[in-house]
Amino acid sequence: MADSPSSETTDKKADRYTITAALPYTNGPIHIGHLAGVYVPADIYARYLRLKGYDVAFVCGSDEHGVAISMKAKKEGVSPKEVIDKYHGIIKKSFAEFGITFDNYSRTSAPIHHKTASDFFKKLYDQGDFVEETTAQLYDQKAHQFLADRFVIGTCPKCGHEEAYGDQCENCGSTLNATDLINPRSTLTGAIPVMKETKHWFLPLDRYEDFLREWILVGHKNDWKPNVYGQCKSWIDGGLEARAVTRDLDWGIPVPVAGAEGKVLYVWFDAPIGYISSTKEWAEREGKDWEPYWKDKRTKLVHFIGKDNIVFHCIIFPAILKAHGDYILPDNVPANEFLNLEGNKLSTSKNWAVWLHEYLEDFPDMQDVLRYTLTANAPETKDNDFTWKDFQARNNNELVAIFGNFINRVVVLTNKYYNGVVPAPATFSQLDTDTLAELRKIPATISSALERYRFREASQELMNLARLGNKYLADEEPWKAIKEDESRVRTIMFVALQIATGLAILSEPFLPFTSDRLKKMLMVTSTTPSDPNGTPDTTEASLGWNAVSTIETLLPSGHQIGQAALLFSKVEDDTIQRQLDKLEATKKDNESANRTLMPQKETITFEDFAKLDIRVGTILAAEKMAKAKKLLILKVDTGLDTRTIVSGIAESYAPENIIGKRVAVLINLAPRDLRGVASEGMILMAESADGKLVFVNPDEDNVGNGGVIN
Ligand code: B3M
Ligand code: ZN
Repeated sequence: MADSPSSETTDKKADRYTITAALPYTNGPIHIGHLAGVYVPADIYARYLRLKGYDVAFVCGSDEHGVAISMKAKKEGVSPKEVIDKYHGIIKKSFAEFGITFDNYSRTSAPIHHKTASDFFKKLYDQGDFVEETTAQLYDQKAHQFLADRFVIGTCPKCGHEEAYGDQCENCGSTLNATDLINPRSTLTGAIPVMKETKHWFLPLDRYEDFLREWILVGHKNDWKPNVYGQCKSWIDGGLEARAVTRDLDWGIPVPVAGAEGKVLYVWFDAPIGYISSTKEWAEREGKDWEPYWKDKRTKLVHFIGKDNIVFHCIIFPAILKAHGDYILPDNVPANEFLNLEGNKLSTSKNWAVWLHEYLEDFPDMQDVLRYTLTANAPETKDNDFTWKDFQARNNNELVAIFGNFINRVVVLTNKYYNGVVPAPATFSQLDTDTLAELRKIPATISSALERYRFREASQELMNLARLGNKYLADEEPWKAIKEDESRVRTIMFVALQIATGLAILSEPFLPFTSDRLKKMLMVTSTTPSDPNGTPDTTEASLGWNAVSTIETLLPSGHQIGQAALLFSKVEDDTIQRQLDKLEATKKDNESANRTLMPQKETITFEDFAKLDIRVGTILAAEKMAKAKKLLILKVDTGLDTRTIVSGIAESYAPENIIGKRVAVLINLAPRDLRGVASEGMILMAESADGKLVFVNPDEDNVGNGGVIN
């Protein structure tokens, strides 16, 4: 049986792990915020446990119901089915190419899920766990549609966020009833909703308060992350209200009871049950029994999610599981905070994101660089920022300069001095012994971090192993020693090769593609223990996690390794600049898309227009006006004369850059005194999408100064 995780996190041995990752909505692709918050840590954890020899079910799937899908369909002018099929395909493919090793990636539109979720609802309904109630709900008379979830926005009663949804406030994470919103308005038509009666089934969460207090506030006070525990505590202390688990929508799982025509299960009732459906689907395919993964008390259930999903995974879903009766509850829910991008919030709707499928196109074979950067900078305890500069630094300064450099030296020198055969060591110095002892301690250090869900820390401990190897070689300088003491070099290279093999094994959860390349270079094969329920296989052919701390020699002398190949390549400035330019273009698109245009002014007559005398002019001189942030004093050749014009363009143009500029000038504007300077006219300017002023510029050369613009 695999050894149990370190005791500081749990006193319970686990027979198996069920690991879930939040089901992504199929209303858009996956971006780096999803990866950093949920999928990379979940995959690291699953890979690690498999390497430890545990039996793991790592499940996920597409979340295909809910208003988010219907809204995307309306926006794209297609059916919800077309939306989910498009994005389910993109998401599933990009996860696979990024090395996220789900044992199963399902989808909630699958029949197995519809049946599982319907049966779940029916059982709770038959047990009387729901309260059936007719209440007044928000209704859009223009759209002839009840307004739930994202169909309505308004001010959050808890935190004042002005764009809270009907079921949840993304700002403070609170779950809401749509009728809780202040100043609600329909996202379908903008209409102010009216109240209309409708019947729904409610989960009386208050009935579960004692259970939740005991299970979370007592039972998980010490092992759940403070950000998760804190949110749960504030909800429980704030008083748990009944939550509707059905909706008046045409897209979703029909409510499986009489009198529920036109109603579907609330997406947050059905989606978490999607984890169970996905496990069932997997077990059926693998010829396994799914029930131990969700009902055996010796199974550890861990949900990986973002902070906006805490209430659903820690309060609502556990209450549903508890009500059902024979399910285990999550052992931990290590929710991450949010990742921002270049200082701004990631946003699907504003296309302010680094999309996974685009990253994979722009950076082929560099999955691990992104995995490493997102892990090293993960928003584990507070929101964090992804910058392309940091991506470049992590790659160039750590992966290339430390990890890659060490491995390259070891493999090149072993081939150069010993034709790629691991040399037999001579006597070990104290440094050799200490270095090998350090190597053997690293697995426990990384394990301790991983089992407390501290992935940033774990990734740095892995990088410390590469640092250990790099320093050892730099200090021992085998390329010099080879001239005087060949036996010393045999020992140095033997020690370095043990560290390289340790990196090949321990890097797999974090850098799976690199680990695979390195194993091939060292010619060690699979490191996943052959018997998931047994002790990791410790032969040379398959080295599990524990081997690095338990086996005296990971790579025995006489073993043949392969040729060197670079594991990482430098990321150059122009590569980063291209990404930054892409984001800049997105920002401009958003500004022009989102700008609020001045409404048209009152109509004038042609005679009014004819009074304007607008000429072509040229700026002859320009200077900043003292103590006036926005004003430039210009000398303008109007064709009729040269005159002074004060223009409010100092924040858009440097004086020296506009000398000789051809401009449109209104010359018959009555002179005005601006801070003691007589200004005789107006340069015509237009406001760009990002709020800058730009010249309305008659740049045709054949229109000389004085030419009338009309
Ligand atoms: N579809 C993701 C989100 O809220 C949501 C997770 C469901 S996990 C059961 O963005
Ligand atoms: Zn709020």
